[in-house]
Amino acid sequence: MARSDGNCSLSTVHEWESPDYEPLLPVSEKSNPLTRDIDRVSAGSIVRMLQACDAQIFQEEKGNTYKGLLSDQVVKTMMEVTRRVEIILKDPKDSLVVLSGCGTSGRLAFLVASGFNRELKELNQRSLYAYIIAGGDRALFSSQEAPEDDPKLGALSLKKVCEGKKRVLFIGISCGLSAPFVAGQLDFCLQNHEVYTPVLVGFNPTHQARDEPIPGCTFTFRSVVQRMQELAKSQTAFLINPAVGPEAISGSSRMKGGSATKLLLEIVLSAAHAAVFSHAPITSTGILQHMRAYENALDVTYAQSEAISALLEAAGQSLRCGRCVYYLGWGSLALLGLIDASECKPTFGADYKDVRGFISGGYRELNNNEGPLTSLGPEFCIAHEDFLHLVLPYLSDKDTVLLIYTHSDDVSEVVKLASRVREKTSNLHAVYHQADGDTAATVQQDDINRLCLSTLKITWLSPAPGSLLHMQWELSTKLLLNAVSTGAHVLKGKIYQNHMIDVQVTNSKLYYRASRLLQKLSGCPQHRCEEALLKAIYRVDELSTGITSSDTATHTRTARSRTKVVPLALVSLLTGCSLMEAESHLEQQSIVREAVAVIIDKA
Ligand code: F1P
Repeated sequence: MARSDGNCSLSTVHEWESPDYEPLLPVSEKSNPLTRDIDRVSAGSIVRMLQACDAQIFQEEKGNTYKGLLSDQVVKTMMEVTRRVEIILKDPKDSLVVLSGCGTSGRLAFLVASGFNRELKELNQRSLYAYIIAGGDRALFSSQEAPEDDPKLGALSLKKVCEGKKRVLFIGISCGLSAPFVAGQLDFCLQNHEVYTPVLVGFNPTHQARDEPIPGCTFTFRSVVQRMQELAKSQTAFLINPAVGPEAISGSSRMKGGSATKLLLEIVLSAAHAAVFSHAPITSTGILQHMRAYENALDVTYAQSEAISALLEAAGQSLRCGRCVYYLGWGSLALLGLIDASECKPTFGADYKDVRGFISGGYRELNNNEGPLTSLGPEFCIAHEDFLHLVLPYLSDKDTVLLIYTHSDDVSEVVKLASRVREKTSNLHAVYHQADGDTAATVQQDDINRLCLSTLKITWLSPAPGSLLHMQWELSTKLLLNAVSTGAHVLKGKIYQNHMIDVQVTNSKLYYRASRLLQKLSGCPQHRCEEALLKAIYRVDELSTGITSSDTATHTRTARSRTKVVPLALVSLLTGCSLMEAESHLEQQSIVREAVAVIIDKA
């Protein structure tokens, strides 16, 4: 397939903001006009498109339809929440700040809570932040999409974490304002308001919150949001929900949604820490300045777009020939590698082995609630030692290995690992961050440069003070890794236009997204698309009443063990062929995008 150079005009930049643009979809599910051709352009253009999409996070004007990150209302609410955290920090007895979410949102809750607890420890304060992720700690590194649909589990896990507490600030994160798990927790807070103050973080306007009935519940996500809006007037509930524009790959909220979550939470918590420990006043100017620092991180990162494209090309090449991509990282940047890798499974229908992350120090470094999870299986073996035992012996030049670190890490350790890897593959690359003027590790870095095929150095001029600089490095690493894994899967042919056609249908949000995608690509009515989807899930040509009378939870449970559900449904919808014929068609053409494109063109 010939890949061209993509262009984006000003009209496509603002197109999604029009009320007529995909009017039935919330912003987080809309397709981004900027990336319509992402499946057909060169690696360099993919990176440029991702850059333009990420820049929308900070775009000031969002017409009259949407409020953005920098809007007065968002900044004001952030200041109010900061004051709540400040109060708790000053008098932490019997109090807790809980960050909670599903999938990427839960992983970022873990990252942020851990980072700020570490900061408290350095200040000789006891930890104040707790995290909850739907599905428990195993969901930190693996795809556990089903618990997201369980509001009772959400409420129960919140209650458990907060046992004995008299004051809790609960921050529920759901990028799409959609996860029943989080809705259950917010509802629990509203019912126990004498202890719990709820904050919702997400990236849709409130009227676009999900309104589908939740089995066994009297509320929907939207009705919970409406109750919170009422309480927001008296500052007993808070909503931080700027629009940051549609994702580059439709619905992939791990990307912009995740980045915006990370920076919003970090700004609020750092401002609260600064207020308590450095007596810095909480001001809108301070919050805006902090946002600009993150925007700068975006510019600094994408200034390296050529080198990022080369990495994306290498990773794509590995995936295309059935080989793997490995991230070997240090400190919290390694955690971002683990997070990015774990998301490839639900997002692209990938195998956990396709993209894998490893962290120096393993679980010791992570300090997660449930401790080491290695006994759960190879997917949970995440230490560098595990990489050396389980992966290194089988490594070849066709695999891509990426070292991720900063010059504040132990760079001599990086050299050692790089030498071991270099014995097996020359396809070794490094990405590292360095504060301008920091020359401490120059000699070791020269060794690494010699061992690696490419080295991407990100230098931070006039670096921000300690923790902010580190958070910029983290955001920068997240953007870079999201670009590499997304781009590599695009090059592997997992994306059609800007849709994930091979998405796993493992929870209700993904099930309805798959149904909508089938409607869009086949032009068939909803009932026919849902029929085709069910046939592909249950692998039958005729639907029994047993199947049609089952609920969505049963369908998504069954879909967990299936592959290529959506491509199969699409091929059979467009050709009218049996499932077996559709399966053999997809087998003949290993690139899903090509198989689907051929049939759509013929239809
Ligand atoms: C939560 C989430 C995503 C994941 C996938 C399924 O979304 O787990 O993080 O990538 O799309 O949903 P949200 O509740 O933050 O919108």
